[in-house]
Amino acid sequence: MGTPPFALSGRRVFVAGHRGMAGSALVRRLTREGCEIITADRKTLDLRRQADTEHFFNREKPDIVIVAAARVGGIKANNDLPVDFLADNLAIELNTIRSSFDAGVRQLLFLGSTCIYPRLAQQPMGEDQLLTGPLEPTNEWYAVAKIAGIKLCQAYRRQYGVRYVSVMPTNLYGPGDNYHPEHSHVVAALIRRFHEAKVSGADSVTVWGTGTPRREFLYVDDFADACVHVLKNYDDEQILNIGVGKDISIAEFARTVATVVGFGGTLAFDLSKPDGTPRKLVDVTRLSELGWRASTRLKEGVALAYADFLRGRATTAA
Ligand code: GFB
Repeated sequence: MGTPPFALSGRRVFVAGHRGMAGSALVRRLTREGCEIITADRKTLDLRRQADTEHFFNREKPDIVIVAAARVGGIKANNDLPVDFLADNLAIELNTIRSSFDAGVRQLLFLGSTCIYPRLAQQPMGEDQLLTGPLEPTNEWYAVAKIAGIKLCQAYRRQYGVRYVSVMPTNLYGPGDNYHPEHSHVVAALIRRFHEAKVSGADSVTVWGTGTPRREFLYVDDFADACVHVLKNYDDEQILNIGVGKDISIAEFARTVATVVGFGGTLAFDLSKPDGTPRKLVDVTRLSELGWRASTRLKEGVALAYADFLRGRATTAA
């Protein structure tokens, strides 16, 4: 391949949210690009605070900004904490995107989510399905905030001609995930639950919902690699899906986790818990045309995630 249109080498890149799963994967990946990576700890910079954020950007003057900072969580957290998911995300996005522009940043990558698509979107979900139907109620607060972020990037492009791009990652998993028993996403939740069942010798593990919803899972280091590819090669108002183009039912996925963890018991489904969106398989045609595709197979990725979980346990226990 020839030289990409937008090289990162020598540029000052601010990764907002570098302690999160996606942000830390981005920092790992960017270390290979010869750029200067800027980060800020949550203790010293709260991106929900406008004046502090403006001050930080005016002092640091990054060339490129990646907005990986967000209030995130699984289906239960999204459903239980609507104010946090809507208000925190709106504040983080407005402050980071506007402060970036005001500080002279010409290139920015905003991380959205595939929950911005309608609950019953046509499968696979192409980028043009944004705002074509009602959202999934369990995560509409988060989705509305992410749609606002996408629109703000598009608005800055139209009004000022800057290279502000939005990508829509499918469900991510991997090192640095949040293993909270109630608030995590399904991958982390099941890794923890199957592990604890194996250790305690339990016969059965409970999986939320009916097990019939289908999800697509992308290993977070693949996602970070895709983001770098997009930063170097893509400049368009149209949002861009990032996924693998293949999905799996939650029941089938739970069996995969059980195999990786080494749990030999049975599965029980808790029908009092929500299923959420029945299916959200993304159409990755545009990403493939840009020359990128995922390389980590699901079972391999879950094994890497499980190893990370075990390392975290060992560190906590030490
Ligand atoms: O990962 P998850 O919480 O998020 O749940 P969503 C995915 C599916 O796994 C749902 C089922 O059908 C859950 O009912 N599931 C089964 C479980 N067992 C469990 C469990 O123990 N924990 C969890 N969390 N789920 C999120 C959105 O939707 O996707 C966010 O809420 C975000 O806004 C994220 O967009 C990517 O895929 O349903």
